[in-house]
Amino acid sequence: NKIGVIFDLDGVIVDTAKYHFLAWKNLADDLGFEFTEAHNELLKGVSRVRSLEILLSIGNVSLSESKKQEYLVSKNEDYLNYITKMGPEEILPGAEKLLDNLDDLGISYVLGSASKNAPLILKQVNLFDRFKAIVDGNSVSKAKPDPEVFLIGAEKLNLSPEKCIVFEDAIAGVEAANKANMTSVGIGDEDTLNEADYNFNNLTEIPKNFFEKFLSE
Ligand code: B16
Ligand code: MG
Repeated sequence: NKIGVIFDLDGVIVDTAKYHFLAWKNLADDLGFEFTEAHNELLKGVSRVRSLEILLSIGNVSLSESKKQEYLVSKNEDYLNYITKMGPEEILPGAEKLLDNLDDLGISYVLGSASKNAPLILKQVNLFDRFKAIVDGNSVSKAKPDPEVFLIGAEKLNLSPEKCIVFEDAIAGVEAANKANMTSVGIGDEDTLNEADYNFNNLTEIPKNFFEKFLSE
């Protein structure tokens, strides 16, 4: 088909943000400062390394490089404990129906996530085989808001960026999609994601005919 879709993972397909929060909070507890859900918003869509930097600046803590590496490893081990307990019931409402709709329309879709754990998460929820390609934190060198992850996604779709529609829940992700010259669809709070071309509270709100206008362009 002449259009394609790129999905963010955390916050669009599954809500792994709550597990990231618990794991980062454990780390903050260890370091002796408070880490709130509001703080966690700042980490959404941001790479693991960058997340640690933001967390440490919230706590006003500075660490040696080797300590940082240690904490990155232990945070991820903690996070994996939650992830490996996930199942298909944790797929966000509307996601599977949307993928079915795209299948019916013959529109290909790939994943465009910052997470290095994306393949594991997709396997846990039985969605791994549905995506034409997985572009994740292992395949990019520049994190969102850099458009790299989505530009690689467009290559996997064999489409030019203008023909790609990105579904994102994070400000950094919407910014990346816009920089890539793609259509951005913000999933979540409209005021937070006001840079997006289209806004929906969640995937159940996307009308069945949403893709028609792009197909006829
Ligand atoms: P990991 P997304 C992002 O996933 C998360 O939103 C962000 O909070 C996390 O730090 C990042 O993945 C890296 O994740 O530690 O698993 O490599 O929203 O881009 O799908
Ligand atoms: Mg996200």
